[in-house]
Amino acid sequence: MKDTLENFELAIIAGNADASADLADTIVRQGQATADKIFDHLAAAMEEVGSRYETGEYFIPEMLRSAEAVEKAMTVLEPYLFERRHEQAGIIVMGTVKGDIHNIGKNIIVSALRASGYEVHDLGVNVSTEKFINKVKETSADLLLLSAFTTSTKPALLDIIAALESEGMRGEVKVISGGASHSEDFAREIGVDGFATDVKSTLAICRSLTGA
Ligand code: B12
Repeated sequence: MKDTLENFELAIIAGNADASADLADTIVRQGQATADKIFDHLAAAMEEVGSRYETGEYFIPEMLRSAEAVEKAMTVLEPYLFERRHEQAGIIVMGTVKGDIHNIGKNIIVSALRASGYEVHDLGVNVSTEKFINKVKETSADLLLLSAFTTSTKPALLDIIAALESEGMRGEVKVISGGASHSEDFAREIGVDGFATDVKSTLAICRSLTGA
């Protein structure tokens, strides 16, 4: 199994979508790897892709090919990965903030939350403050989850928090942020109620804030 997981990681790094989907299929059919382990390898692969981009070995087309390899693998993995719960755990509005189009991590979190019983309204990427606010109002959401992957998203995050305050909604909805650019300091500066960096910690913080 170790070899299959390593090959899965290499297929993502190489941007080989057919191979990553085939290997994902083998991994789930053999049933030997936990969801956490699969995500560790997936994240490590994308970390490597990011490093290669930083050092100038990869450019945008290579990052996109690796993103496609993850997307194709996820269609295979999704039905197997999360323990399904059927009771309603709470209402969540989620999206990637304005100026940011990264969606792989967001999509994984959306799947994990839906499987855990949350009603998730996924607004997609490059979402304006107004769209977030309107959706939170319309759905009476318990949680607002903001994905932000580039550090330049800080003004967009601050704008959303400020808008919730000026609309008198800040006490009604808990805000959690996350994504590659996040650190504890970054989250504190924005003024969110929590942040998380992977699937497990995101589910834990959502459960603790909704009492689910
Ligand atoms: C793939 C990728 C792309 C793809 C995205 C395709 C897609 N469909 O998403 C493309 C090619 C489009 C892209 C574009 C750009 N990218 Co890019 N990209 C990446 C890369 C390599 C992987 C991201 C990824 O999918 N990771 C895998 C997933 C599973 O992990 P994740 O995203 O972190 O999500 C997990 C957690 O963060 C968390 N999570 C996610 N969302 C949320 C939300 C909440 C509420 C919570 C609690 C948790 C949570 O859970 C997820 C699951 O574990 C990263 C490198 C990296 N190390 O992240 C760079 C990276 C994010 N990109 C970067 C940059 C600079 C860019 C560009 C500006 C490049 C350019 N010059 O144009 C553009 C920005 C475009 C834009 N306006 O957004 C930088 C950001 C640097 C920074 N600090 O600002 C990174 C870090 C690369 C680097 N090292 O330089 N990129």
